[in-house]
Amino acid sequence: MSVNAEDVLKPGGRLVTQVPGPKSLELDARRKSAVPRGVGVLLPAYAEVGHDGLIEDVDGNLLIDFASGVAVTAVGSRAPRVVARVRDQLERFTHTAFFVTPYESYVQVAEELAELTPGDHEKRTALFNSGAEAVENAIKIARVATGRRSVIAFDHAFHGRTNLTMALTAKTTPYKTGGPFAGDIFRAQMAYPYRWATGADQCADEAFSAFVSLVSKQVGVDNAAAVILEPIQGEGGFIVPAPGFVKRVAAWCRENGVVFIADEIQSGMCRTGDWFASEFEDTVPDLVTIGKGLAGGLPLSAVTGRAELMDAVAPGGLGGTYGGNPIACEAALGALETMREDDLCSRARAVEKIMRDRFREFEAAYDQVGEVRGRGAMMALELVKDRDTKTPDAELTAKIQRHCLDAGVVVLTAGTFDNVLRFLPPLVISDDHLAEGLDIVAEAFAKHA
Ligand code: PLZ
Repeated sequence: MSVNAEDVLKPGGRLVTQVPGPKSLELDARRKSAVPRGVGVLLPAYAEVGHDGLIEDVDGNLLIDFASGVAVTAVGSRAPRVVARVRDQLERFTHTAFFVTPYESYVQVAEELAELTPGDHEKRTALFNSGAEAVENAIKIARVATGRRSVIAFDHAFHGRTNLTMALTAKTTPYKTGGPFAGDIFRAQMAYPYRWATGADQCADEAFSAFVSLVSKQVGVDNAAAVILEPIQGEGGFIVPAPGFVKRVAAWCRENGVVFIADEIQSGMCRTGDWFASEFEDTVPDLVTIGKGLAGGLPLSAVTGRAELMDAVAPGGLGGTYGGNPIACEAALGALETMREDDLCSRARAVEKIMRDRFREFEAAYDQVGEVRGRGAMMALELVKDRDTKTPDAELTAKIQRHCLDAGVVVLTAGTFDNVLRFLPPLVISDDHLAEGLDIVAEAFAKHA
């Protein structure tokens, strides 16, 4: 059942039932007795068909997608080049295990990521299944390569939900349940300009000094294997570090033999208007973790980095049954081709402009909009009770999100204080659907702010 979204999208016709509709509600009753509540569901409207920036649900409603399955379907949820390659691969073989019987697509993904990631040094790439698995392996590589043990992560960081990555992730509820967590993880202050006590102007300098002091006084430089940082923080609330901070941390790492890992799982793959967000900071990471947008919706992640670090782990030391699955690799080749051919980095910048213009209007109209921030198709609004106190307004954030969800617009929240509305539309969303979704966000502000 495939419906052309353009035909269905007549005024007043995007939604044909309440959201979620009766069929979705029936499925959701089954979910509750089959799936644990820990696997939360934001909007129980069950997906039937994807149409670029829209998701058609089982009741025939067309939801405007401002989430992309958390920054995954950048090229859309059934990009033609991805579908064609996946189909073809399915006809040939589904799996061999690359370390048992290799295949070309894995090598080609590795070659392409070496080209696309920042820096022209010699690189290697290992492929995995999830973002968390890539992060785990990046840390392992850094520890083996340096012979050191400690890792420094930042406030508001999100790196995953496995045991080691839970330790790296900053926020407890809902992510960090079921410790004890891995040791030798230290937390540095993030250069978060909006909430820096002495003001945004001091932020980069003071945060950098605090970072150096933490590593020298509490970690010990000789123990420090790696620093891991999201060049734009994702779940933490799309915090864009104060200009210069990321670059200085990376340079300090280089001078001190510490591996600098950029976690670009959310910010990479054209999302922020360039292939990787590190590029805006003029930073060349030693290792980059990549996931989400990489394979057009199929599970694939990567660690790409300096050859001498990546090759430190002995043969057999990096792997996993499914890592670099051939169908996922073909999907990645299709997604990469789409991003290149359709210039989705430029598209991300165009999406930014459309979103930013609307968000500026909200900022002018409502005192509760504390900050508009982000880059490319990764934009956020931090909501506060008022601009003087900057007290986080989680209630208003939840109300606006609820309003959008009820109107069939899938909007995510984020942030340590649950007060950030974040917008991650597929890069292929049309201007019209983007505008229609933003109109509903505007309606939500008018009603609740
Ligand atoms: N690093 C920067 O954003 C995943 C998680 C959603 P996985 N972020 C979305 C949720 O509630 O679990 C993420 C990320 C960054 C690592 C990860 C982890 O990637 O593919 O979810 O393991």
